[in-house]
Amino acid sequence: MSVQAIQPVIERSASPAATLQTFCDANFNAAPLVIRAAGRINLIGEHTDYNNGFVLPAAIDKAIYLGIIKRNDQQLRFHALDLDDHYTGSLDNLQPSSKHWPDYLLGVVQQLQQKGYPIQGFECAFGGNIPQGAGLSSSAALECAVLFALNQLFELNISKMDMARLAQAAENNFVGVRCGIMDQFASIFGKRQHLIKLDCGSLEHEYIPFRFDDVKLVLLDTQVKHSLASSEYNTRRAECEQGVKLVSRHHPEVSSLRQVSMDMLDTYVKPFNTVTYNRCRYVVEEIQRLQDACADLIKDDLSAFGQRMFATHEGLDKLYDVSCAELNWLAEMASGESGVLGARMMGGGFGGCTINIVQTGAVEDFIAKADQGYRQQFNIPLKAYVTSIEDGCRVMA
Ligand code: GAF
Repeated sequence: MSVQAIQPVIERSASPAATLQTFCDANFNAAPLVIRAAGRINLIGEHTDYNNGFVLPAAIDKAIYLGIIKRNDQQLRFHALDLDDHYTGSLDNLQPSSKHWPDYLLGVVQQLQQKGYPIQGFECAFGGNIPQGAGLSSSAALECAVLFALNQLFELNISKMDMARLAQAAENNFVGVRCGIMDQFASIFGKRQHLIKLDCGSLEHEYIPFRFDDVKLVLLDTQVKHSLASSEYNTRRAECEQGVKLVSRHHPEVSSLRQVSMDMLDTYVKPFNTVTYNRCRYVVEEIQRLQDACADLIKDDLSAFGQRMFATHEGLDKLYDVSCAELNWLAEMASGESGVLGARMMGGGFGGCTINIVQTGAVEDFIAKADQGYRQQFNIPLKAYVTSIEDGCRVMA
């Protein structure tokens, strides 16, 4: 559905916050509440969140900016500025949209309705600089932005912890991806220059400083997203659950891979099926690898930390089977560069970015070399982002 009489954004500013402001000034009848919700990186601990394991994410300098005003009726109006697309619907009849992008907002609205939070119609516009499909969680940032905004606008008093849970439930139940809680948690709880060591079983978390003057975090964007991504994601979850089921027949106290040892896997899962065994083995090893990597960080030993990132990539590729030729090429290339301490694919897989810890003096050459080789190999231009760790969701105005 399209909305009539929307004024075009005449001058596209380089700043998404300024673009949003221009749009709101031209189209909204009141000053909006503006929220910034960050994308995320994850240093180590991939595909562990939905297995009640640990993750080590952080919010970054790329974000979604969302402006919102109340309406006096039940209407919902959304404007996706970067897509130049609009949606109109009603609180009385929430249905998934054929456009797909409104579902991230509608899913949040549905969660609030189901929990009995009193909201009325609203109009919002959003845009940002989180590259889509790059594995930097632009969708989680959008869910968190609208939830954070509705919480403020309608004075719902939802705690940050419940917001993370509600945003995840929106994605699970309305969008249909059975994601874990890492992305939403990082977008909401992110803290400048800190990683979040999150126990996804209990949601207990601690902040670990990540302030190194001599290294940068470099994201290399493959610019591909293979279509397997969401179907295989749900399949991986099912394979992990199958492993848990096999173990729990003998150990009824076991309800997630977090509680499973390699001995258990060797005894109960290996004889059953090699694929299930490999998936579970990767997860059990990765949960331990994260603990070891955090110990490295506390000792300021980034070289040891980086080696564990390479090991994670190997596991994601060979055992968990969520990598692809483009990601493997970038990780392999990085492993041969003396200025790169660690590199691996990041996020769900089948495309998106690698994350690289690179000595500051080597960043420029590394990016140039990666770009040249990647173009030659795949005939695709590479995008590179030197990112920084920033605060999570916050009110801008
Ligand atoms: C995606 C999911 F949304 C996260 O919950 C997490 O499982 C991640 O893939 C893999 O670690 O980003």
